[in-house]
Amino acid sequence: MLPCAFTLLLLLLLDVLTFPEPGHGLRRQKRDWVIPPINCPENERGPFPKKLVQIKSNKDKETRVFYSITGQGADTPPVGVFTIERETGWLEVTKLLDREEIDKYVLFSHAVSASGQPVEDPTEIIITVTDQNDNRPVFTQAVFHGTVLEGAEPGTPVLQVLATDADDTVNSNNGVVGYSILRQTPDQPQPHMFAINGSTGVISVATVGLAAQVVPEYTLEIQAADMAGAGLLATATALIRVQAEGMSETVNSTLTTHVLNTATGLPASGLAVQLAQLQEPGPQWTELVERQTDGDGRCLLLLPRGQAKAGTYKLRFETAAYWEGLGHVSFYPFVEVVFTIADPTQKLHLPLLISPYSYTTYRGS
Ligand SMILES: [Ca+2]
Ligand SMILES: [Ca+2]
Repeated sequence: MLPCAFTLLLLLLLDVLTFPEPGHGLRRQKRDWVIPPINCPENERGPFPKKLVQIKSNKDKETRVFYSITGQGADTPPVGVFTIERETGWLEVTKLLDREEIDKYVLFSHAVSASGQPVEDPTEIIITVTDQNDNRPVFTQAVFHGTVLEGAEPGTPVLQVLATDADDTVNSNNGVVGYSILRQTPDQPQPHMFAINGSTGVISVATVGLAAQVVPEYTLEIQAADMAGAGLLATATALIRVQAEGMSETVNSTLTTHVLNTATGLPASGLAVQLAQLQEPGPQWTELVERQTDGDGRCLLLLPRGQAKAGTYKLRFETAAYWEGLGHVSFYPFVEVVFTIADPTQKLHLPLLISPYSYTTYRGS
C-alpha cells in the first residue's frame, strides 16, 4: 500500500501474459497497466486539490496520451472527489474525506491518444480511506436493567451493556470498545460486588454477599472507551435489582413467561403482557393481570399458585409498542397466545421469541 503523502510515480508495468501456443491451449496476449492500491487518510486538510499519484502509460513515448477517470467519486456521485490532470496523469483529491461515509473508492483510469483512440485498457484504481479516531463510543441505552438472585455465586451473569463506535474495528482499535465499571452505589457490603467483561460488556457477580434485605438495588456507572478501553469515553448506568430468594416469585407462580428479542438475541424488557381467562361457555375474556417484562425479559407471578384453575387462558403481548420504542415498525400490532391449563398444580412457562416480522412460542416448564 502506498501512502498518499508521498508523491509517487507509478508506472505501469506492462505485463505480457502469453498463454501456451496453439495446440496446447489458448493463446492470448494481454497488456495491463497495474496501479497499486492507494491509501488516503480521512479528515486530511487542504489545500486542495492535493496530488496523490501520477499515472502514466508508456505509450506516451509513441504518441501524446490523455488521461481521464470514471467511477464513484469521479464522474458518478459524489462527483469530483477525485480528478486527474488530463495531460500529466496526476490523480488528485479535491476535498476532505470521511471514512465513516465512504471507506473505499473504486475508479477506472483511461488513456487515449490525441485522436481519442484508447491506448490502454481501462484499469482499476482502488483508493482506501484510512481511519482516524473521530467518533466516540455511544451506549445503546442510557440505563440498562438487570436482576440477580441474592446469594448468587461469583461468575453468575446479570446483564449485558452495549456501546457502538462508528470507527474502524478491522485495521485499527479506533472503533474497538472496552468496558469498565467506574462506581458502584451503594458500596455495600463491598465496593466490588460486580465485574464487567471488558470486551463483551457482560456484567456478572464478582463477590458473594448479595442480600436483598441489605441492598435491594445497585447502581453501577459503566464506562465504554474506544481504543479497546484507552480512548474516547462514554458512560451509562446499570440498575441491578437483588431478588430475595425466599420471595422468588418464580417458585410460587404457576404461570411465567419470558420474551426474547431474536433480532438482537437479548431479553425484551419493558414489554406489556396481559393475562385473561375465558369465561365458559365463552367467548367472554376476563382480564386477570397486566405486567411488564423486566430487564431479563421475564414476567413473574402471572397466576399465583392456588389461584389457578383449569381452563382456557390468553396471554396478550404488546409487541408494537415494544418495537416502536426501539425505533422499528412491527408487522404484528400484538401477539395473543391462547392455551389450556389442564392441571393447575403444574408449573407452566410460555416463552415468546419475537422479531419485527416473526414470532414463536412453545410450552416450557
Ligand atoms: Ca473515523
Ligand atoms: Ca472511536
